Amino acid sequence: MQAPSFDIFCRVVDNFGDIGVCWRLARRLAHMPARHRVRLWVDDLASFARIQPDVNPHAPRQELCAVDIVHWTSAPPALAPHDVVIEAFACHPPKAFLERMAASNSLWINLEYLSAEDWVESCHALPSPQPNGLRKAFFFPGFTPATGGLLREDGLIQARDDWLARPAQRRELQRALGVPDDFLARMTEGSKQVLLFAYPDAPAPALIRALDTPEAPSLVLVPAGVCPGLRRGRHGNILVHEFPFLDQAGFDRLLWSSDLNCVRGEDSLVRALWAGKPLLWHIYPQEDHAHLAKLHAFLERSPYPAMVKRSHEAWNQPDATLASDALAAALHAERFSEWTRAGAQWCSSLAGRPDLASSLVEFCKHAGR
Ligand code: TRH
Repeated sequence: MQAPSFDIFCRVVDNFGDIGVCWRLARRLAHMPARHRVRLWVDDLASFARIQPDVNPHAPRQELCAVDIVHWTSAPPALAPHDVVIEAFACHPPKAFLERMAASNSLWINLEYLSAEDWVESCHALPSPQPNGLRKAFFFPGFTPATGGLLREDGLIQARDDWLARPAQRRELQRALGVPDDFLARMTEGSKQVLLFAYPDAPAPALIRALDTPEAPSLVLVPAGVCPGLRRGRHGNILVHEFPFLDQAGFDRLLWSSDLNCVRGEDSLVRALWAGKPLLWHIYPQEDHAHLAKLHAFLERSPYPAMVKRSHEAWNQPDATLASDALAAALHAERFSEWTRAGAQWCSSLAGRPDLASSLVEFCKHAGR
């Protein structure tokens, strides 16, 4: 298979992570030097439009960024499958499509959720024989060379550095988000800009308490509707400011320009890793606390100092007092510098590995036709 073409099936379960990952993967494949043909099937165009505002939520089919986008309804169009069909997060492509895949001998990939746990290495790329002869395999993103890697576009780190080399752009972005000029004028060297993207039960008031120091005002930027229990406006020396959702490129720039990125789910975590700044992960909660094992595995792989690991644990439980103490300690100047260095170092070592889309294309080529 020279330059395989791809179908990607995406079912939006909740939130924005499913479409967030699929949309990045679709664009990445379409813009690789081989310019793969990519068709993205999405069942919820309204959620898609929140992170890509030029998506028309009413169009049965549209092309954006060189990707053919199909609204995946209960009566999908009978299109011929591409060489490779990616089912994101076990979302079950339509039965009739699977039947056509058997006829076209397409390769079926189940793209799994990201986890830093050890077992991922032994399950990555495992075949899953199908009764009708279809070739199917599991593809796991991950943090080690024995996994599928992390989604990253060519030139991403350079684009970030070029953007950061022009500090005026940070101020323009703050203004575009509607942060009042008088607050911006009061921000000094010691002020922090914090992005707060977390699930509703994050102990957000603890973060505000830990950030609030008399020396310098800090800015906490909250996407619309996120952490609804946290009052917007002034809290002592902190301004909690809500902004409307950005597109993914704008979201990346916000991560690059913030001093601390509180992120959640899967896609914003990976993008915060590429920002190379201190990050605090609020992991997507699962039944029986399965997410805590994932969180620990992530922390084990990280080069974070012990206090940062403790802050992650405290951030992922509801007790605000515990979280305030841990966060206050981690935000202390010396510890924060260590956190900053660790974030930059982890980013460079991860960015030295092949990205997920390149690994996926290689895998498909070797899986043959
Ligand atoms: O939205 P999420 O909570 O999605 C979650 C997770 O992916 C979780 O693993 C999954 O099981 C669950 O959905 C169903 O968090 P995540 O993964 O960080 O996705 C957010 C996406 O939204 C990401 O692609 C970035 C994008 N985004 C923007 O483009 N602009 C914005 O302004 C914001 C706040 C987010």
